[in-house]
Amino acid sequence: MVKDIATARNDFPLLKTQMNQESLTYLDNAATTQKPQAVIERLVDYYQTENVNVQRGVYALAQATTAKYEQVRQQVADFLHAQADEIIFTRGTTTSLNWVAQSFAPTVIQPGDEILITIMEHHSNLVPWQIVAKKLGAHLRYVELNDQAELDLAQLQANLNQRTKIVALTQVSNVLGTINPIKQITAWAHQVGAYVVVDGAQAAGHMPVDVQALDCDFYAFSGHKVYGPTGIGVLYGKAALLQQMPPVEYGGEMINRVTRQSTDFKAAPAKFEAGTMPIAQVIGLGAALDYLTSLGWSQIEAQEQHLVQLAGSQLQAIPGITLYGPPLSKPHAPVLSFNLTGVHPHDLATVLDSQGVAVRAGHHCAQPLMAALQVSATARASFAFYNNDQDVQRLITAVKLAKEFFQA
Ligand code: 7TS
Repeated sequence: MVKDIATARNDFPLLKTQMNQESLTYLDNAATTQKPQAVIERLVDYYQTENVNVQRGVYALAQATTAKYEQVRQQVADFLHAQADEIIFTRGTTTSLNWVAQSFAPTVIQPGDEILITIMEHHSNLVPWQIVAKKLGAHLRYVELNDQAELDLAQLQANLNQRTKIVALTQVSNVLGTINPIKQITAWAHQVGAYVVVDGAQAAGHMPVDVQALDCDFYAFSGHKVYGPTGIGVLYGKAALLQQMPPVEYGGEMINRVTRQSTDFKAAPAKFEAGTMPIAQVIGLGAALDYLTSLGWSQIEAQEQHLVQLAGSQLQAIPGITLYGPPLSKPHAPVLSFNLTGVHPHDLATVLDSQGVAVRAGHHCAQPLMAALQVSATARASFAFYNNDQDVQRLITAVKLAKEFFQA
């Protein structure tokens, strides 16, 4: 049965708390999402009734919890339209992307080859490529923005050539809200034999993801941005590529046989999951995906689109406000970055905080993008399906108050 999104807010206990004696308007969902009671209870239940180590015990409880852990792998595979053996559990998007850069990239890159990324990448999908490019003697190239804060696709195509071995890009910008046409870009990249690595941190949780339709080679996301626990993330990789990619960490439960001088590793995904994994977090991620499924994408997307249009149009109407990102008439994820002329975004965010409105201000771990936009920082309101019209009104009222206060 589909759950009604209008009452979903009640499922999130943290949203009932106060901040600065005001009820909380939480608009920092791009940083992390709040957790529904069902996820919190699942974690408590796990520790109360199921807590054992997985993949090793022969006793009944160990077998049962191992089965549940593996069921979540299947659930994640279904969520992404992948196969279970293509899903690796990691610490989060950052770890997933670092592993592809550190372990997969050296299997395909020769000195003089090229890695293509974009100017809108989060540092997590930028710094690892800088480091690996330097190490392997490869060139790091960037795709810039067009005047609508979208990727310049003509420039992207012009940058693809026989030396391009990896194209790594975000599906959704955590600053601009731009949604990139991954399927089209993957098709172009594959024509020159390049592999495509997608940072899905801001996409998974806000829109359906189908890695087969996208045809990307790797896809990364974080549990804590899809209403699940921290400390758990996912790396999807096409089965053949995961076999080709060496393990990153070595230790328990990822081996078939160890002798004094050599080790034979298990097949993927086991060879990537060395040591005791964040088992409770995996189970909690399963509960979060169940929760998302109970709402359904059409309700989630409709509510988030409603919020971004409402907030975006009202922000734009305030004199002195600059919005960074695609026009609201274009595909736009529920992320709005803005500045008020003459006011530092940290000061703006401080006034918003005094009114109970939580937004992020800063460079959003995207300093090259800030440089390209010729700003040092922005304020950013990012929405989830549990936000409502009142949250938007409180944001707008607080921004107007800040404008008055700073006489901007
Ligand atoms: N990629 C993108 C596009 C992101 O937005 C983030 C986190 C990451 C990668 C890293 O995810 P992590 O879970 O490994 O930390 N973005 C943000 C943000 O915008 N504000 O706080 C974290």
